[in-house]
Amino acid sequence: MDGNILKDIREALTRGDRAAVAGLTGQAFDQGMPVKDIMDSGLIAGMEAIGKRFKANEIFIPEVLIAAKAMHAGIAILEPHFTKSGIKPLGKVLIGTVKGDLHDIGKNIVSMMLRGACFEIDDLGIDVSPQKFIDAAKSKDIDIIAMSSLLTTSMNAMRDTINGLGAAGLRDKVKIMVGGAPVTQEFADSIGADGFAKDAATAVDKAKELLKR
Ligand code: B12
Repeated sequence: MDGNILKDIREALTRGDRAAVAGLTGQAFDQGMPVKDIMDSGLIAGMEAIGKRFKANEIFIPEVLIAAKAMHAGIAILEPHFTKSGIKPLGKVLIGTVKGDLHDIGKNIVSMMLRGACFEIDDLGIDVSPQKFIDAAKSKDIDIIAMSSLLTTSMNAMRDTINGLGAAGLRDKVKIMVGGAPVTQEFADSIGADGFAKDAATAVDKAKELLKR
């Protein structure tokens, strides 16, 4: 198996070359490389490199968006291989990025991994207000609400959503899981969430654990 292909994926992603990312991702999969390796050491690692360059002001928002689109092109190739058809869902997850926050790359990876682990996903998208979470939880039979936040300024919307669910009498009917780069276990505990995970793979384990509680 050719480990260089992962390097090629990372480089294509940092160049924002969508077609190359999709092609190389497909090639890596066809070579029998595990999906997790392609994700972790190819697509996610490439996006992390972009994050570092963005932080260092070496690149700016347009380049980040182009790289994110290239990453999605790779994820789109892998996603069908995550989903095991014909198996009963483990549980239903309502997921979204909280109000005031437009970051969705991590949230989409968590969605994809949960879907791949046989959870049914209802994705509310980005900038999701507490009321929108509450309305969706009211009208659907939901097991877990998963909230993502990448901004220290939007993290409090998680607290508002949890409080709103309490006021609507829904808090005991759902488990709540939170995540995103600035979120910690300590913060999750302080807002009364049931679970936190630092990455998408751990999010799957956490979701399974929450269903057993
Ligand atoms: C990509 C990006 C953008 C893109 C977003 C594109 C998109 N479609 O998502 C664009 C260019 C739009 C953007 C805009 C902004 N961004 Co920005 N962005 C980033 C960047 C570079 C990468 C984020 C990312 O996608 N990481 C990769 C993913 C895979 O990681 P992740 O999101 O952390 O997700 C993983 C885990 O956290 C976890 N997880 C995530 N969600 C969930 C949910 C649950 C339930 C669970 C269990 C786990 C979980 O699992 C994921 C997979 O393993 C980061 C820098 C960085 N290095 O993080 C800045 C960063 C997040 N952005 C930042 C800022 C400030 C902004 C802007 C305000 C910039 C501006 N001045 O306009 C705007 C805000 C717009 C808004 N209102 O949201 C800051 C935030 C600082 C802070 N602490 O608040 C960062 C940290 C950059 C920095 N160092 O300054 N950004």
